[in-house]
Amino acid sequence: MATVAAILTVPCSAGRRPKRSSQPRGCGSGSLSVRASSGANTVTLLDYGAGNVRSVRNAIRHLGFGIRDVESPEDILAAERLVFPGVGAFGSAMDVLNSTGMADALREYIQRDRSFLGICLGLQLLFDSSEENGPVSGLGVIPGVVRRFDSSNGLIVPHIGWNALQITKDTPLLQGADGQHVYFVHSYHVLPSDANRDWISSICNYGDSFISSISMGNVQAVQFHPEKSGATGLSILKKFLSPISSGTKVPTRRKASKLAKRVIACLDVRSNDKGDLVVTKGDQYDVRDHTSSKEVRNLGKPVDLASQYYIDGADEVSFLNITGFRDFPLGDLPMLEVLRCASEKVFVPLTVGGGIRDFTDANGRYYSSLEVASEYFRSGADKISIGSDAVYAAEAFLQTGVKTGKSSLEQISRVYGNQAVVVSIDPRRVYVKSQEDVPFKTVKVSTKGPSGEEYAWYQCTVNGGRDNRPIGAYELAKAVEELGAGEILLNCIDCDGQGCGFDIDLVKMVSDAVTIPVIASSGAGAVQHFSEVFEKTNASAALAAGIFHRKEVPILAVKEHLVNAGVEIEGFLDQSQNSGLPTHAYSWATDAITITGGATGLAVLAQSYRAAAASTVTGSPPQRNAIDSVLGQR
Ligand code: 1PR
Repeated sequence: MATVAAILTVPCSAGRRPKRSSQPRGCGSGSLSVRASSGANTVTLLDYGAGNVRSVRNAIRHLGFGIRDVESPEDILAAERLVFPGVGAFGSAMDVLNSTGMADALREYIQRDRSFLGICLGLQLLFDSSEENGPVSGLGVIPGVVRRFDSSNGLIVPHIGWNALQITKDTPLLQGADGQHVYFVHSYHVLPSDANRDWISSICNYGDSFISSISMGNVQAVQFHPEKSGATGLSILKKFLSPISSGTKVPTRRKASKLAKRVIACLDVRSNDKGDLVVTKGDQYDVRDHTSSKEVRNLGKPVDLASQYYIDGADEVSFLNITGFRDFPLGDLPMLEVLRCASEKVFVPLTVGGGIRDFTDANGRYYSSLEVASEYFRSGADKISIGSDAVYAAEAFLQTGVKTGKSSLEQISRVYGNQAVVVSIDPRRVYVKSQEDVPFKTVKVSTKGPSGEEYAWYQCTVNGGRDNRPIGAYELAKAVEELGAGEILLNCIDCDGQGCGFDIDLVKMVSDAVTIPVIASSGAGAVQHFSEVFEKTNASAALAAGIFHRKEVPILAVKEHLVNAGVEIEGFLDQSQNSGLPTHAYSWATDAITITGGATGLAVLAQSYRAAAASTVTGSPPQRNAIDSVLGQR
């Protein structure tokens, strides 16, 4: 197999020096010196402080490894295994790497063919340059230019969600991952070319085929997030952390796959009257019981439910701090603690929203919305969601036509990237007789209004639906896309908690209007509602709360229904490839069962796919019992 040193014909820093390169600290003109190496169960992490790498830390620790942080270029060269989870924008990352001397150390480390895993931006930085706020020079290890996905033909950008890997090169890291869905979140990508072909280990389809991973000798990098790709991702990470040499067979090519639709579990969180932080659930946003006590409904503990939903197969988990508009989230420390604990157990993306705005506390201390968001990211959020404050920002933008750059939305997306910023919209349907009755975009409704109205517009609200605003959901969605939102969480107050299905008219109107992903929310009551919203609209994801909290419909049943309806989703291969068996069950049929889920979810899984003929079962005793009891019925 070719090695990095052999491929790198250009000396590591010659001829490719980025704009602001500097000498590594503590090193002379020659090679960097090497410090003592780290232990066998320790991995070195390059976190240059540009964003949240908590998820990567959590995943590494979850797999039983300790972490040693890079503090100087010498630490890079001393590493036995180096993980580089690039975060933030390409240009600012290169600025930091150059000014600290880490760029040269990285080039040297890679040229020595040392064990390396780059993640997301950590892959992109290996290439020659990027168009992101550029052109900006990269590390120049691999030929190629990082370019933005082209949304001019309607492609939804950022590319957020679960997409299937097509393995092009036999590599131990991705063994068994061919055709598996992994989680991506990025707006920039690199295309395969003759010049970089030798490096590519997998590609993925989104508009074009782009490079989803590279591998050369001991140097690996992935565009996706293994730390957020559930069991598949953890297994990839584990193969890097404890490589086992094995004679791998050349993987068989599978049919190209589309981006999977996502199923998201949402937890509305607030303090109940006793002061405990609970998951609650409203009917049209009213979360109090309709009894004389009028207590806040308590559907469970936030961390327990989030962990369970991860095990049950949720593609993402969202926390909405629903009283954040009146309680200051940084004063609400239990919420941050919930996030910290959940991020240690949930290895799919975590979104948190509520209360992201500027705030002055009782002592006169001013906190910017960026500080609030940063605290959420530090505590384990992968994305933050803005509600009320985004409405005010959109109204101001539509009035003046000027982007001030000062709104919470603009500031947070500038620092963390728009893929990390969701805008949550809380609209209420307002029926009108004619399209001319209001200056907002209307839709011809599928079911007429109470007085026979044929049209409706969707009025945005703030403060948890309490106050109406003079802006429609359509206008808001388009404005926040302009201001830097990476995704829209589209609720509907009329449908919330009703179980009668998503508001298809609303979801279609908004998802046709923007080129960022739209999450359909509110109203799911049966599995058919999920297939309906994906068949009739351009929604990228569907979110539900009540049916999951009340255990009326398991997440797996939703996924099973979707795959049978021909909708591509994570965890299941394309029907044409394996008769619609979930990937877990598929590997049971041919191989041993390795159990990573909890007993409940697995029991449902096994029940659905009893035909799978497993030879070996490994897992904890309760997991084995759950499987045995079901498989025993065959
Ligand atoms: O305005 O930035 O502080 O954000 C507040 C956030 O809290 C917003 O995202 C807003 O949607 C949310 N929120 C505020 N009040 C409520 C409430 O319910 N009283 N929850 C609330 C919104 C709606 C969905 C719900 C779906 C699915 N909850 O997220 O989970 O409707 O429910 P279903 O499947 O049971 O129908 P800011």
